[in-house]
Amino acid sequence: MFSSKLLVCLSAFSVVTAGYAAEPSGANRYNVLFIAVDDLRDDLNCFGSDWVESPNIDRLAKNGLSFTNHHVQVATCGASRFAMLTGLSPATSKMQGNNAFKTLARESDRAQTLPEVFRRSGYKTASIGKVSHSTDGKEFAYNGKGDGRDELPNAWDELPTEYGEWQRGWGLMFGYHGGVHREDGSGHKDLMEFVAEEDSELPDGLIADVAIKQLQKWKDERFFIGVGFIKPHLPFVATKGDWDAFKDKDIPLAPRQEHTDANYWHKSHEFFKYDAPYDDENPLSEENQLMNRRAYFACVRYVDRQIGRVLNELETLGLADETIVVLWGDHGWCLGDLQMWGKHSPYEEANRSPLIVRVPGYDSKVIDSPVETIDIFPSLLELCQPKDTATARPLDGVSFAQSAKTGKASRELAISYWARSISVRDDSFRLILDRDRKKPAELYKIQADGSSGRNIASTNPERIQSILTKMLKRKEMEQKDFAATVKASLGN
Ligand SMILES: [Ca+2]
Repeated sequence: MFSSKLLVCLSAFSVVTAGYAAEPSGANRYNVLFIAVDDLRDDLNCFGSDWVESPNIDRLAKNGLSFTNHHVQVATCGASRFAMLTGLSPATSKMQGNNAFKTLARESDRAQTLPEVFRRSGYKTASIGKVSHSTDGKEFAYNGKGDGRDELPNAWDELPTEYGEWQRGWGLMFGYHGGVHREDGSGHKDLMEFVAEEDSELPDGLIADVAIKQLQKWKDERFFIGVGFIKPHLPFVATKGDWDAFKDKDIPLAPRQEHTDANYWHKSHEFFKYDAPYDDENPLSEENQLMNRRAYFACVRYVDRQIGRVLNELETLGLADETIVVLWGDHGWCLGDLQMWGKHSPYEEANRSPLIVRVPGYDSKVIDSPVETIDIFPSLLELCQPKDTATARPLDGVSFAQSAKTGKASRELAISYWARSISVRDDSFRLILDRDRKKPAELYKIQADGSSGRNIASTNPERIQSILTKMLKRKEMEQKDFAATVKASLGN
């Protein structure tokens, strides 16, 4: 029989040989800088889109784990962030809407959210910008009404978001140059605006300023700092320089525009609410599609620069060697794909988003196996070993921390939810099922350029069966509704 001492020696040996130290539980091993970027597709230079200017994110990827097959739980801001922050799948939480945070208890014996785990473990925690759903972490309506209670109860020591000329959180969210914003009563809702000269004249510049100050303030503390940038979320607003860099640039159209066999196609309501700088038309001409794509990528260029400023400060303060950096897009965005402009669908382009994790001492790796947003929570617990890991509900995610060694994450499938659909991604296909079983299944082979291709469900029943068989092994089968959908589809 092994003595406990021998086991300790053996595990210590394996730690040394693997080179990926797992310190004893309770080590509070690393700081966490969690960067959320709103509506960021994985159209980044480091993910193969060579027309995109994302040098700072690329630099992070060069020294980190890049997950090229990361999918969110729900392709909308609030529900996706709720899943990330609670570690709960919508299959168990039933939360698929933007109001999910209102269901959190004001008091709980155990942590309900990721930052709360770290706070209970002795970390200093702060939320800056849009980390949960609101842009300052406080519960207010768009019109400013509400009591401003913390959107995540007991999670944050500080909520230092500054409002600048925009005066409130939702003002930052929908901000234009000069303190104008979509919800200020002026009726201003331009689709795009590129007049600011300086980064600091726009909300994300202000968010980066505050993040830099917070890093300086807590450089001698163990911290979990969430920084949520707003662009490239609508409206498309960045500096004049960002637009100048893209306005004449040769970029491609969305690779797949056909949508006649896509049962979840929608009319891009959010996008068409804004006032475009051309006569209204739908579908858009190629010229106007390109204008919108350039505007989106100008915003990516702008937000990438703000991310770079924060990462540079981390280096300058000497904190990079003890800080895990996570960069996460809260969902993808159809940028003309399937003739859609927006999120809110079960399709690949709305659900796949960038996830990059830099862990001090880890080699960089590109990981192509499926990963879900809910996997971030247990991964950070495994990597950081915070003192108090008790959570109010069991986590649904699977840690990908070991993928740094293996080059593979632990899942065969990533599952996303939208309205009544279940959307499932394996290493190369996406299957979409209707929980009401009224719409036929859709199956897409994901192309080399990352797009969906054509619906090939009718000619590939064996591939559908193979994905469904894998779904039978999932924990979500404990949920009656989920199991009924999978079993009924298997019987077809
Ligand atoms: Ca979003």
